[in-house]
Amino acid sequence: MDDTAARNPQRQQFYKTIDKSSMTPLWEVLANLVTKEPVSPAKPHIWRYDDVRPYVMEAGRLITAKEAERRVLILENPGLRGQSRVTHSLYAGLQLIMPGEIAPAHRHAASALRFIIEGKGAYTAVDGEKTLMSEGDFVITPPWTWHDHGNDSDRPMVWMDGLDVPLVNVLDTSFLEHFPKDEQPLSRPVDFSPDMYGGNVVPLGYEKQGKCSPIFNYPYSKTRETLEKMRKYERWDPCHGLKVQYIDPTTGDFAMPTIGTFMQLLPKGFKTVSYRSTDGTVYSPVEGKGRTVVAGQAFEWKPKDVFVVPSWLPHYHEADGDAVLFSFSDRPVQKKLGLWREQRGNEPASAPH
Ligand code: 1HN
Repeated sequence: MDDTAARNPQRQQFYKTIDKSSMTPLWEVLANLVTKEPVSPAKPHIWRYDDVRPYVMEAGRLITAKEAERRVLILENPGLRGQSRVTHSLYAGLQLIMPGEIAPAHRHAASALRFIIEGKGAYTAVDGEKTLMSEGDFVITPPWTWHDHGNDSDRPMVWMDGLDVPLVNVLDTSFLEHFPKDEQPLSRPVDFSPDMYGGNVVPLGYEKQGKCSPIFNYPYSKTRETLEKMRKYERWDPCHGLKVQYIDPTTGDFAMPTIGTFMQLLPKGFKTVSYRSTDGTVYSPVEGKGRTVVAGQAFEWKPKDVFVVPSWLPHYHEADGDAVLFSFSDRPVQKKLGLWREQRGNEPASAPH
């Protein structure tokens, strides 16, 4: 609609008048407000570990984990600078913890995942239990649980944090509390939860606490083994290769209520069929080299890199050797709200579900 002041001074005057009452005409903004399909301000982007690791290590020389509370370099989507977002709804960062350091205990309304990029043997403690972490492990910090991290190994440890902070903030539901000491007391042995809940049994009369999986470390070795079995005995999905989603074994639902997490194996030479879905997705390769072509733009990746594919952009993956990719998105939220859609290859887009 051409509604410049010169053409339609009465309307422009009217807009100025109602502006004083904090009102504005829908017809001027409708086309941008309700789009025919998702138009994400997020851009596809890759952070190559070789490029950014020196910055992460430099941060280690400039500030302690205690001083920083969390020593993290935020992975800010180039289309969303200044907003601490990797996709429109999710946050990601690279956290460094040096030998002997402790990142002090706190809890917040936001949920966090850790995906271990470099190192072995640092721990995170969640609600009275420690887990030791290794490369490729997926670790959960459920909302409002005390958590502190420490590194008793002799090498730096780096992981990717993924949080639902932008979602929590759009709902104005942020809370944060600091524990009176750096470390919380422990009430269970190290890695009790996977032993307790990873064997298809629960204590008689088990009542679920919160909405996350009671298992908070999903070790890479186990997931990798499953993918290898799938390679032999399961169908290869043309769009995803061999892909699993992490689940809460007590419900079968996603492991976290707001963030969906996935691991996929792309066998050597496999090229996926073009795919898009409404959940903007963050990937981190664990093994192998390859490329992901997002809306015609190729992103060459290798282990420890992080790249992001925004909502609804068509993309395909190509693996030079056997490749394994971890990924996360807000899919559980979209699915619970009946908003999630996908489009596989040349098929029509799915109905929302
Ligand atoms: C947080 O609590 C951690 O606990 C990491 O390691 C990153 C980013 C935003 C808000 C809270 C952590 C975070 C965070």
